[in-house]
Amino acid sequence: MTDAATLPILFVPDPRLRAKAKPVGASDSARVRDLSARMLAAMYAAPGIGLAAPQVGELLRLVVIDLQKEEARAPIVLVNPEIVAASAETATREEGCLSLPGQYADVTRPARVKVRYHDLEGARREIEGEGLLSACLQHEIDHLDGVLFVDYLSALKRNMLLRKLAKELKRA
Ligand code: K2U
Ligand code: ZN
Repeated sequence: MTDAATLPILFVPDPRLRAKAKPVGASDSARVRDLSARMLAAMYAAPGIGLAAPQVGELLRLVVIDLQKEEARAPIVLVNPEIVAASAETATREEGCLSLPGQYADVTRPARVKVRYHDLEGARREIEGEGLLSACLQHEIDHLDGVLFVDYLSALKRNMLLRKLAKELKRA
């Protein structure tokens, strides 16, 4: 049994946050079942409403999400998720990221997305999201391709935010 300690979440500029994650294969199912449970524990402990495997140093196309309150948890594990449709209409929302602690900025994304994925039993599933779920799905799937929310900002704003983060992490 692997240790129960919660997985550490990587901070920018760790290069693993910029890598492209590999698809989960059928042979990975036991490892992915264990990893998704540990990712959910780390996400709840943060706390967060989403977490992608590269954020805990595992370059696999695996995401966990739970937008519900603590008393009504409803975790979703998405294996090899992909956005198959996105609305032309956009929505802007302030985003944060557990890998850029304390940094927030407005990000504009498609308002609604349709995501196709496999669940832990290997069944093909589809989920449609709008609002916070839409932003979370896009934010997490971006992580699988090494894309961070700061990439949607102007170079000026991105550099200001990254400099502030570096200073805060040095002080911590
Ligand atoms: O991927 C992560 O780093 C967790 C993100 C997920 C997220 C970011 C932006 C918009 C939606 C989800 C967050 O840090 S989780 C913290 C949080 C909590 C409530 C609302 C938004 C973000
Ligand atoms: Zn994030």
